[in-house]
Amino acid sequence: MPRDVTLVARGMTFTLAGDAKLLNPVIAVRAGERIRLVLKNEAPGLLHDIEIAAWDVQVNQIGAGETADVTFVVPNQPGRYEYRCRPHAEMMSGFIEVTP
Ligand SMILES: [Cu+2]
Repeated sequence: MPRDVTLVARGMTFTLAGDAKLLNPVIAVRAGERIRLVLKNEAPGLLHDIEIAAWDVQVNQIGAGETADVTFVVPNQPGRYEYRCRPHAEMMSGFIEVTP
């Protein structure tokens, strides 16, 4: 079973499902871990997506009220990797931190 990580798009930022205050949060994962990355768009009138370019992982663009997800295995390379919303990368980007 993959572990769910849910990012909620609110306005022009990402937040975690349980914490609306921390903007564009750092997401901690382990190398080799299987993750289901879920995007919930709660931003009326805005289309959002997620890309982790270094790993060629994408969640397709969705509209307000929609949810989309992608499941992937974290590569075995510790470090920080950027995630971002492609249309709004200047405001909507953060890091995934991989630990061994
Ligand atoms: Cu966006």
